This record gives sequence, C-alpha cells and structure tokens, in this order.
Amino acid sequence: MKTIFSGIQPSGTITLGNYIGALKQFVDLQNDFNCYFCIVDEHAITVPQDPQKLRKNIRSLAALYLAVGLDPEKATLFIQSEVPAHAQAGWLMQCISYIGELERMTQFKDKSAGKDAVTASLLTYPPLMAADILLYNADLVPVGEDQKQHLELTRDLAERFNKKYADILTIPDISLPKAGARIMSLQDPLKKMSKSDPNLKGFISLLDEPNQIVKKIKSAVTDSEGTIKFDRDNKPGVSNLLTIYSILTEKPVSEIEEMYSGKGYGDFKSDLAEVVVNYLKPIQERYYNLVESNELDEILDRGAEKANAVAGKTLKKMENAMGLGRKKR
Ligand code: ATP
Ligand code: LTN
Repeated sequence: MKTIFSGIQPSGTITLGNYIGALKQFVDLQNDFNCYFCIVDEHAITVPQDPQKLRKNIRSLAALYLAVGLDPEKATLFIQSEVPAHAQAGWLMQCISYIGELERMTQFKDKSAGKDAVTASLLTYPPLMAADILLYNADLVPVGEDQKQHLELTRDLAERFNKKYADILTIPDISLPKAGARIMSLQDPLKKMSKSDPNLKGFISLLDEPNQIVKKIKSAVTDSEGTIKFDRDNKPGVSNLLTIYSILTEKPVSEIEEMYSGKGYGDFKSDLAEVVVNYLKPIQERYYNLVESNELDEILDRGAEKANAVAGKTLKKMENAMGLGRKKR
C-alpha cells in the first residue's frame, strides 16, 4: 500500500478553500492509502501566534479532521510538535538547502513582503515541510496548488540527500484535486482564499454560523455583467462561486450554468449560501461533540505514538548516513 502524508497549519479555523483543496482529498484517499495527516503547529509559529489561541486552534483543527470524515482507524492523525523527529530532520534538511532556492519560494516572498522583521524560520519553512513528508517515505502528498513549488523543492532535497549520502528517501509526488485546487477570496477573486486573511469577509470558515455564511456569500465580489457563466479570466468571482457550488453539490458546472440561465446573481448567491450552510451543518455538529472530548486526546496520543515510531526510524537512518554521533545508532 502506498503512503500519503499531508499537513495543515493551525493558524486559524480552516476555510472552505482548505477543505476543497486539501481535506476533502484526504477523506477520499484514506481508504486506499496508508495515510498520515498532521497538524503542523511548528509551521504555524513561523509567523507570530498568540500561544493561547494557537493551543485552541490545534485542538480545533484536530476535531475538524475528524468531523469532516477522517477515520482514525484508517489514517494516523497527529500533532507535529509531539513528534520531535520533525524538528530534528528539518535541521538536517536545512543543512542541504541553499539560501538562494529558499528565497525564490513565492510563499516566502508573499509572507515577508513589506515586513521590517522577517524571521529566519519563514525562510527555512520549506526544508521543515520536506522533513515532514520524507520522514514517512510518502509516495503522494495531497495539497492545494499553492504548495506545488514546496513539493518540487522537497523532491529536489530528497534527490540531493540520496545522491550525497545514501539512497534512503522516497521521492514524493504531488496530488492536486481535479477541481478546486485554488479557491479564491470572496473579496478579491484574484487572490487565494486564506484562513489568515485579515479581511474576514474574504473566506468562509468551516465553523461560520449560517447567517455569517449568507452575509459573506451575498457580499462576494462578482462583476457587472449579470450572467452566471464560468470564465476564469473575465469573470473570476462568478467562476469561483460556480466551482464551490459544483464541488459541494457534485453537479457539473455546465448543469449549474443551465439551472441559472436567465436568473441573476441574487438567486444564485442565495442558493449557494443554502448549499454551503447545509453542507457544513453536519460537520459542525460532529465538531462540537468532539472538540472537548477525551476521545480526541486518545486519538491524538495514539497518532503521535505511531508517527514517532515511523519517523524515528527514518531520522536514525538519515543521521547515520550523514555521520552524526560517535557510532551508528
Ligand atoms: P495561512 O493563511 O495561514 O497561510 P492557508 O489558508 O493558506 O493558511 P494552509 O494551512 O497553508 O492554509 O494550507 C492547508 C492546505 O490547504 C494546503 O494543502 C493548501 O494547499 C490548501 N489550501 C490553502 N488555501 C487554499 C485555497 N484557497 N484553495 C485550495 N486549497 C487551499
Ligand atoms: N506548507 C503547507 C503546510 C504543510 C504541509 C506539510 C503540507 C506543512 N508541512 C507537509 C503537506 C505536507 C501549507 O502552508 N499549506
């Protein structure tokens, strides 16, 4: 059975973009692969986080993993900082990364732009991500499109390590969703929907209340043309809403266009709001039952135990190949 690894940052409540781009794929893939899904809290602290909020977000993300349908019997769910091998292997990966290639990462450029003080960790984020993936010998990494460049770097680093030291690491492939690999902001359809967007109207969080969802969709930026047609270049706002509608209802975009031919944005938006509210309702119910439960802690404890065993073995092999310590461990 092939192995899958992916991670999401607990940097806020996950959005419909995270769900469609990443989590939904996780749920579909768990039946056919040996899966590891991680809450990457060490990645989240590359930008300032309030410690109390971070703790809350970690637990909340874990409960959402389960609420959307991940099954701990099928997939290993765990928190990155509870498996020290990630930080350790992240350092090893930094030691074979070049500053030039890290500076070329668009996420680094976006997140550091205009800041007076840029942390070193924002630059060394991709080698840590590479370590996450390589520790589990993952064959496939399901992510949204924004992570493509990081995945390419992960492959380069793995190849570099194998050539320089020993052929230990598996070169992973990326898995992008067929549709919805890049859900856009509701306020600026040229920018990706992001959970840390200061403009709260730009994203729908999986825990938004029905009236918030209705308000956000009604105020989503569209265009003045008035027809419901998919045209990413000329009608990015409407196309984004059509993508969300299509994925959540499993109806092809062409069928939705037909349903709304002759109708206006008002009808389309209120129906879409209803689709989103109804889709999220059972997820939210499961979430509130789980978030304070002991069951959640037990699942995360078991996940960390299993992840520690697997990651620890790869770390040892890497350290041995690099000649660390007095003798082979
Ligand atoms: P942040 O705003 O804190 O940088 P984010 O919302 O971009 O966070 P991440 O935790 O970085 O989310 O990403 C988790 C997963 O969701 C990744 O696989 C990423 O590719 C995917 N993803 C993030 N935003 C979108 C989006 N707008 N559309 C599709 N997939 C997305
Ligand atoms: N960089 C990713 C989060 C992430 C990740 C990973 C994704 C950290 N480690 C390993 C897949 C595999 C992001 O910002 N979305």
